[in-house]
Amino acid sequence: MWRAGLRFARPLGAGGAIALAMVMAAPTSAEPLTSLAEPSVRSPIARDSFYFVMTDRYRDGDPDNNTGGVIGPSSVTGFDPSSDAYFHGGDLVGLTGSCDASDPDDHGLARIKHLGFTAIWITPPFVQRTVQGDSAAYHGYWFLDLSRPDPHLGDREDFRAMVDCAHRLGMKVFVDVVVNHTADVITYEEGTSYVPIGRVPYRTAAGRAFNPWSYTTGRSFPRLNVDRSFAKAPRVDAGFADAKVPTVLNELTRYHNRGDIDWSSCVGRCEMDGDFAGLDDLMTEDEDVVNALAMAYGDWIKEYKVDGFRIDTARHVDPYFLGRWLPKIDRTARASAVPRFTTFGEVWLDSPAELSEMMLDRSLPSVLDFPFQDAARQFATGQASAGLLAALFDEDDYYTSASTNAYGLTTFLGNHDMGRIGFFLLTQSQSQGDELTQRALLAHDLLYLTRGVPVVYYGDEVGMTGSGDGRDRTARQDMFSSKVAAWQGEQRIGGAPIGTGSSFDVDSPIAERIAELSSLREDHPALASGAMITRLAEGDVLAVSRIDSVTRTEYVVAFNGADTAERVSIPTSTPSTPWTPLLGGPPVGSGADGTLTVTVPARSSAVVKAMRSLPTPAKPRVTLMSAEDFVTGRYRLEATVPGPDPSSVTFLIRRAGGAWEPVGTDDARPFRVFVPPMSGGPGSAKAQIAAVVTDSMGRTAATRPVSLDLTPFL
Ligand SMILES: [Ca+2]
Ligand SMILES: [Ca+2]
Ligand SMILES: [Ca+2]
Repeated sequence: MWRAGLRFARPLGAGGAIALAMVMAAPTSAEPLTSLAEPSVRSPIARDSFYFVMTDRYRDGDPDNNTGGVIGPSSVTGFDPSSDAYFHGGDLVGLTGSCDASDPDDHGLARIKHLGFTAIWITPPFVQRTVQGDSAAYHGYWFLDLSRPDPHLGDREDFRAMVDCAHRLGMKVFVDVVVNHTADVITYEEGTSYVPIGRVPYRTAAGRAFNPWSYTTGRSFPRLNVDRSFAKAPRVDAGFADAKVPTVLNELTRYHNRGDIDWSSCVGRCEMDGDFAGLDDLMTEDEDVVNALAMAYGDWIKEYKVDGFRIDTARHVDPYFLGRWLPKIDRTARASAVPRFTTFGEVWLDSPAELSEMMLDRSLPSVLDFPFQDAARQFATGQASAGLLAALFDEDDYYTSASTNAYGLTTFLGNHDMGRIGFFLLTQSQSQGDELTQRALLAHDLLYLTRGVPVVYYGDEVGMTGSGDGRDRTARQDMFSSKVAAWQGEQRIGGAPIGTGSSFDVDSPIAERIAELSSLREDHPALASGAMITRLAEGDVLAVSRIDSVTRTEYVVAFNGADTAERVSIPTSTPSTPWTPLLGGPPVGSGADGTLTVTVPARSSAVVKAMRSLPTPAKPRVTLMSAEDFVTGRYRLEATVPGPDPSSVTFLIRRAGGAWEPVGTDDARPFRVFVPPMSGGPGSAKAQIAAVVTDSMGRTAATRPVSLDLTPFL
């Protein structure tokens, strides 16, 4: 079970989350409050779907750049297409292709568009340290120079042409950016073992011990001295003293310099101050570093109008960095006429409670949904029943604030680090042949038809799997004809091993399904970003409703992970109505109580749409209670709205002396938001709360304001 991996930051109260303090508000109307009702927010990418592409492995459009403009052995050029650890020749020109949407032979962006994707996320394109140890930087996570693309991938004009083509085809471009570290050019004579701050503190150039976290709110950062300020004596590799751009990053005082993160023991500060496997860990507390990274990355928005960033290793920067850096990036985006610019972060955590803190406390608009990946993998491989997914979605409310919620999470089934969904299906499910293909389709159905923004890892659409441990370098296969022997013989889901052939010539049932699911989301926006209500988790069947709030139409999506067809009775908000199938299964009808009985074939999904709109509900009513949430240390506000209407609830708070402010709007039962405690002077924890319900007809009702004491309780 995925919950076994939870690491609670704070101890659970006796018996878990028990409500200790409850307040009830009478369901009376309070006119001024109802005017504060807001719709549940949607991220600028809520209706998008992403194709995550490793540029070096996608398509070689220019063999002349394969050695990055230098001559020599692979240890110098980084180029060795027969090794899974080196550059293979893919580049920006190849990714761009002919940019002709009517050309069926185009294997570049037009192909990706044809698969239905509305956005791409590319691995970091910046100039790399070509080779480190036994690997080259084909993946892009070892930058030296942020001012231009790596010469293996092309030049600035190639990059511009790629972005322009994507925009012409109606696709967004998200660039993977690294803010935690640079390439590894700094070493320590003392070795790599991590030295805790408690043992050797940071010291100013004058010798005074200090905590960098004390300088993250505007106080100017102290001057440091390379010999006196750090736990280690940093030395730079020969030839790299001036290699980094922006140039301030060449100063050795701009790094933490205290050794590698020890993954077996590190919890807390060491994750942020330690080097990630030797990669030079930036002193992200230093305002000059914040500004340099904001300028350098901002230029890619200004210059090329990229639509967003995926932020690598976001968990490993200091807790204040993103709150300082993102507003600068957003300002640049607005000034560059990219007003819907947004970001999502890589935060590899299994618990929604912890993961949501990266959004609520550290300013990230969205994160990659690792808990979804884990639950979807277990369900699709037949290892977990539907209850696991229902439990996951039950925790969605942790992500809700006035500007964020789970609809903006980027969801995925596998990636370049953990491995492909095909590998998980192959090694963890009991299925083979057509049954294995059905499980792959089921996994993608889940990805596309539940809340969140689907991200497909390139190559998954042609059934790539993997071999060995299936992770990292073994999960980064070529789309073009590969010279890596292991990859030629790997099993493909829904197809034969590729041999020396090209994956662009493969017709895969997975690619077909992805295109179909994309069309479904486009034709029926509720399936992409409509309110999602978990209706049923019974054995291996999960059913959810998606609500189109404009047309007041309900959809039901059911997923069956069992090896047998399952007949289930699903509660809905739309009684006595015929429902038409959009994917799988025959037409069905709901009973007078709204129950819809559907048979879902083995290892597959069914999508049906109500042919009549939601019935007119009774006059809306709402009650509110609050309780302490011992998982997060926040106060849980929970509203109850009687009846089956899929309403939404806006939660409001008024802190001592202030005005009413929205906490967030929830559009799926149970209606909840979580409010952080307030510490400070006497009386500062006193607040008032209220809730406003908006029903599907747009009618509102509010609770009376009630008092809540937000004193910290953990
Ligand atoms: Ca090339
Ligand atoms: Ca760090
Ligand atoms: Ca909810």
